[in-house]
Amino acid sequence: MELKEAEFVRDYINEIKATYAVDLKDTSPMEQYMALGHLIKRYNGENWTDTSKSYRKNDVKQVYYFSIEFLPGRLLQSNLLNLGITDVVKKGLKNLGLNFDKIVRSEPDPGLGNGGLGRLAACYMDSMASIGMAGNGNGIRYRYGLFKQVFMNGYQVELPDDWLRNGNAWEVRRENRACLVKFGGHVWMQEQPDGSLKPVYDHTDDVLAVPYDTGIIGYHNVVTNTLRLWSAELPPNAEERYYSQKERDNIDDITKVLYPDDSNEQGRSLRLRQEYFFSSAGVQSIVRHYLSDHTSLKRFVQKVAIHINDTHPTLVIPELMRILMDEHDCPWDLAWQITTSTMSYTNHTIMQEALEKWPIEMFQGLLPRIYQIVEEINRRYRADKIPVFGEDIVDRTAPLGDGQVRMAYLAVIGSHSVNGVAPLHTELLEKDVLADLYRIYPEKFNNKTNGIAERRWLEIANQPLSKLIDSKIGKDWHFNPKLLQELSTFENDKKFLNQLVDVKKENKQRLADYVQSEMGITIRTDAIYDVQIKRLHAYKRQVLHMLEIIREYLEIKENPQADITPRVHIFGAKAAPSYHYAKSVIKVINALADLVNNDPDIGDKLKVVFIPNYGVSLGELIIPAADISEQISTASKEASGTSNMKLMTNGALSLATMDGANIDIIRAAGSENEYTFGLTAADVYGYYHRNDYRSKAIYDGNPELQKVVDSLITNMIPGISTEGREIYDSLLQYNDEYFVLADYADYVKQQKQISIDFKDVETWQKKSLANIAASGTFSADYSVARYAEDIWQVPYKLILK
Ligand code: Z16
Repeated sequence: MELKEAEFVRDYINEIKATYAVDLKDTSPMEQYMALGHLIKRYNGENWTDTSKSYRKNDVKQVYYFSIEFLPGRLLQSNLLNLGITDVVKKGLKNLGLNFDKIVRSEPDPGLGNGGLGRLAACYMDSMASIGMAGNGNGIRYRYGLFKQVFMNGYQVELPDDWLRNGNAWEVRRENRACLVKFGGHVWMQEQPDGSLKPVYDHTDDVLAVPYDTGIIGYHNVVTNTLRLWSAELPPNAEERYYSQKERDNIDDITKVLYPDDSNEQGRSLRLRQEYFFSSAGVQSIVRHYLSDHTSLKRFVQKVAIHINDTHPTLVIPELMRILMDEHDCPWDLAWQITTSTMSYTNHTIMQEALEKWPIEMFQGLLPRIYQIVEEINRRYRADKIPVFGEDIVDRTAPLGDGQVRMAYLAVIGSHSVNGVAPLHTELLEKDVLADLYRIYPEKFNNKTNGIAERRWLEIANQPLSKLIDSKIGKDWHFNPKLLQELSTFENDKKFLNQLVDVKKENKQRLADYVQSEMGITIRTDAIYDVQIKRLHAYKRQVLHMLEIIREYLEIKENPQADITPRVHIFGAKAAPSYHYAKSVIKVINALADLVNNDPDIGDKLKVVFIPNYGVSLGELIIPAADISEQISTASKEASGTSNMKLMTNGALSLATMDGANIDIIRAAGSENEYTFGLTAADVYGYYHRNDYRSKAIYDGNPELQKVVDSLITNMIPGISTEGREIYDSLLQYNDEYFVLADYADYVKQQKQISIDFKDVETWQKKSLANIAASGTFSADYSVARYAEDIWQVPYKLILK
């Protein structure tokens, strides 16, 4: 948008006066931020209305992306960037004597997600708007986001994330678009005058779903899409009917807090209520919107696509059936045809404990009408498929089985498309996790490799690099990130390689300053910054990284004079509060950090920093500073990974197993530019098949490994007698479920190679450049474009300048 500095300054001062009734000089950075947010939202108001109007006028097919998590990150900088007014605003604020960085940091980072899944949903929202696609997000406005993590004596402690305390500058409450969501009660069939039966729901507990909309601004294209998050409130008839405090609390609880589990489902009834709440409200508002522009449901499929991000929103399937049949008199077959043509589903994990299953009794009690519909889906599925495929496979795959509602199977059966998030993951879905359903519906399965928002993860997070790239290849890559490939023509340009080194140093300094001021640890910027940032989970194997740190520590202790390449090991990871083992790993890494960081023999050769409260904003600080990207999950377990892509585009070299999208990253950048190691997925499945993995044998055969693992129980690391033993036992007594010891030697070999290679600055920098240049293919812009073409059948305009 066009904006003159003088105009901005005038508007901003007025905004401050109108909102806070004080002079600018008496405002806090938080107030300065809020006023700026409100002003930008107002500037963009016309784009937002115009976008909705033009979708309406042209009757454009809408995509609704249902996700129980969205992790958008702070919006101020990305909105300024996408509107093209960053420089004017920065200059204006500077001339007013304000500190832009402080204002930026005053914005709360909405933690409405756990990790990759929620961040992916946010990257896709950004990309859909930026490629001019009519993409709408649908989720939950949690009053409290993912807990804030602090460490006390090395242990994780969880504090509430009161992110709405000062209000939310970007959202718009739309009470006039609220819907009623009905829980419980009972259903009976009422005979109609024509003799047909119609279900009546009685004695339900009704909850009002109120939408809060946030504009998602496209990159330099005047498009603004909508992210709609629902909040649970007392229904409007609250005055006529008495609500006990308990009933009020029950309603409040629905959208109070995000479940803090990544790749693990606990089967709680409140979680099921959350899932139905946002699924029902979302589908109701979709049908209502559609019918406000269409007289019949005939064209629904041509005008609406609903996407199910992981199984949490699967109830959109029976909910759409319910609305079509009970509210619009659709017969079953037509309703089913409309529903399955509208729905598509993405699976994000092969971990069994993450596949949602609800006890039938709980499900039926909470959602009696929805349960009837699921029963009928189940009955028809069995009736259709048993004659063709036989009873065994149908028993195994039916929506109802073992006394449970099996959400993933329901999602597959009720959708026309099922996709995995990286080629290996999709292959494993077909061969293993969903193999039976793949036999029945092979045509539904497809792959859509994940992607990231280059604009946030490179242009905003790493401005020094972004500007340097612009100076070499111009700015067209901002619209078409594959053009980053043009950078590879400069691989022998020594001056450019040196500039890249300087940029990395600047970013490392920025991170080092943060670590100094927040943690009191001094880290040198000429060390290797070896980064592992992701949720804490046994399969992601932070423990393998930890063993390497112990090995490095012992190496220096044994030979203090040796010439070693200094290293800083950087972790960021939250553990689910109920995940005991993960919390023990945090404690041990923190204890190890204390030992290493304070040992005078070690000095500044080796440092370990576990940065608390990892999230989107800290990612923006850490990722640009990384030299090494640790992507070391047990092969087959990480569906895709996306921090691997973010680190790659910022010039980190991957130290990686052949898992998830690592495989594709390695292929894109060239294996000579990464460090790969370890078992392949086929090796891992081989062990399962033969049942002959013995971690103890590996331990017995490797004296160095013994020393390293034993140090968990020898008091070398103070304060971990319980936790050290627990990890030790997981590796030896319980046979090392995630093959840490199997991969140890190969991993260490690559770590040693890294220490050697890092000293050759020019060669290292060439590898780093190869990663940056090849990273454009992992832009979420292309990912959503592939969804649009293959799954949603909606138009878009990729701006290929
Ligand atoms: C999640 O973040 C993921 C999977 C899942 O079942 C639940 C949650 Cl909360 C992650 C995968 O672990 C990761 O590999 C993938 O990159 C990400 O989803 C996005 O697809």
